[in-house]
Amino acid sequence: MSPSEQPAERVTRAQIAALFERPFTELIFEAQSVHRRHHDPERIQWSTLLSIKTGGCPEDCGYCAQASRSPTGLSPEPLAAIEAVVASARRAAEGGSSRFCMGAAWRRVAERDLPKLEAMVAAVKALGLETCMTLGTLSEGQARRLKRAGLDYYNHNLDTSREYYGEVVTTRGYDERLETLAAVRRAGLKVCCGGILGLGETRADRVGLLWELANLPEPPESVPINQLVPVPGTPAAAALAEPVDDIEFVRTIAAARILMPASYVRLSAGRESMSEALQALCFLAGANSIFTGSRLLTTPNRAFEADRALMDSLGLRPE
Ligand code: SAM
Ligand code: DTB
Ligand code: SF4
Repeated sequence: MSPSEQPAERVTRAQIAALFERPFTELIFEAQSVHRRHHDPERIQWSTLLSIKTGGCPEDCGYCAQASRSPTGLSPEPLAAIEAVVASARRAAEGGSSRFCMGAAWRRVAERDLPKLEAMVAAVKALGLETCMTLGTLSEGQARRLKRAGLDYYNHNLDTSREYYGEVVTTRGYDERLETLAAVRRAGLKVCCGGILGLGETRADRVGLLWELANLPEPPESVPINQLVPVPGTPAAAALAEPVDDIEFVRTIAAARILMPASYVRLSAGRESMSEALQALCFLAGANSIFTGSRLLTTPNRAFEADRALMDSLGLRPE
């Protein structure tokens, strides 16, 4: 990022830390108040994931089932056929999702794969769904081509604080992640960028992650907050994982909502192991998006029917 693109700091780490320290009821009240000024409090956005190229990834992200160096027992699969992607997107639309997110376990996008990716985006878009992809490092030129094909969002997470990142990933640096995010922005795509809790990070790291996100030149339109799904064979499951206290998790959601008022804050991976009461508290704290459908990328998720019942019981409507 050139110095001219460097934003003035909108919010300091001390201010974010102070949010976390507020009495819980005050924090949630403020988050819900901010939420109501920017969003319909009865609506929850639904996104559905599909892994379009699974496993065999050369990166070493410690939480990931798809890193080739982690013995997770996952069978690698090549880039999916367009017909299979469209069939899956159609099921997502029928299930009630409005956005379809396609993920590939690559370090970066190879030029030879672009035509097929463009065709996938166009075909999913033609079903009336919003489109999102997460493919690793992306150049501005590639981002522009995907946008022309109909891509709405690009997901690329910062995952944790800059200070803790090296404990989780060694094959790619924080600045490379920021460069891809800048390229995606310059191409005019919407940005989906968030992180994971439960990697053994401290509250200061959670503050650091939110500080990075809230001080991006423009805040991400979509902020996924994942709770680690421990996958046997990954370093995260073996060494890093430390369950996050439920209240601390909700505080993080509330702080994200206050710091990025207009963004969608997505309660992302990890919902399978959360009680419905905890999920309801996350919605009260300003989460207004979820991943739906019985699979995330490689791990299980709640079925559409279970989430429809949850929405009904809370009087919320999918969007
Ligand atoms: N390969 C792409 C990349 O690295 O940007 C995208 C795929 S990656 C699976 C997308 C995000 O999912 C990660 O950045 C991480 O935040 C989240 N994620 C991956 N595995 C996870 C797990 N086991 N538990 C929770 N979140 C996970
Ligand atoms: C995000 O933040 N979470 C999604 C999506 N972006 C690509 C992925 C969650 C993956 C969970 C582990 C798995 O299923 O492999
Ligand atoms: Fe590869 Fe993405 Fe998994 Fe990292 S998170 S190992 S880059 S698929």
